[in-house]
Amino acid sequence: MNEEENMLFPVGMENSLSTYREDFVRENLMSDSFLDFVEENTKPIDQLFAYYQCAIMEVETKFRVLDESLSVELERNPIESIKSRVKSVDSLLRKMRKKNVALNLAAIEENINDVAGVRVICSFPDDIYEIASAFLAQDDITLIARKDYIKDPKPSGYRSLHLIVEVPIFLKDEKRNMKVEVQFRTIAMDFWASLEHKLHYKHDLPPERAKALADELRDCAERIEELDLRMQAVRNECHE
Ligand code: 0O2
Repeated sequence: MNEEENMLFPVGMENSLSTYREDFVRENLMSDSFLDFVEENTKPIDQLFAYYQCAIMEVETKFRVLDESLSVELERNPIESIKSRVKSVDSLLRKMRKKNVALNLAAIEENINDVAGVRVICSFPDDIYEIASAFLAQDDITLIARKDYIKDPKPSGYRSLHLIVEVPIFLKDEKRNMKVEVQFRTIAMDFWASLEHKLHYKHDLPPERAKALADELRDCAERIEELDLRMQAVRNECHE
């Protein structure tokens, strides 16, 4: 086979394909009607994302208040750190595709529970349950779903307590209830989850290496659970 036959497209065809692609983008994605469509639809999307950001602010403040007030009683801060994010557009679109969600804002609000995400990193496992129950006891928080992957870990070894809640945000002329996903973990569980998350993006590993790493991580997750409980027992004794 000569070099030209070996190429995916013969030389001339490659050039004309790239010209065709550029013409398509100019005529369709850069057409006045498409740009008008983008402009018209961007504002409601930006507004919805701003509402989710407001909900994150409300929820974060609640955790900061709980941490401050409990720190006096416990003589330490039960919350190590709080990390928040509004889901990126590409991650949102992937989830909509996976869950076959209709392409409109109402469907996003109804079906995607983690557009707003708050991660509360606690020092010890029992802090997680104390903070979570104090948060849920607040009369403006509505629990939508609770998944306890600490008591019932995922097959990967993933451990965290997940709450989907609704929180009101107060706007100029209205009150709106927004969904927020709250994930509670210890520092060690968070360390594990960040590393394991990276494994999901490593698609180039041979299957036997991917399996060996997954087994190794599952084992680490069990050791982390044991370590968290041992550290908690030490803390209890120090406190006595
Ligand atoms: P990202 O990039 O973190 O946002 P849902 O998809 O939320 O409707 P599901 O799949 O039942 O329903 O949600 P689940 O099990 O409560 O998990 C949601 C989130 O928990 C994930 O978000 C991850 O952040 C985290 N998570 C769940 N399982 C694992 C795991 O095995 N390893 C790690 N590292 N994280 C996990 P996303 O949207 O998948 O991803």
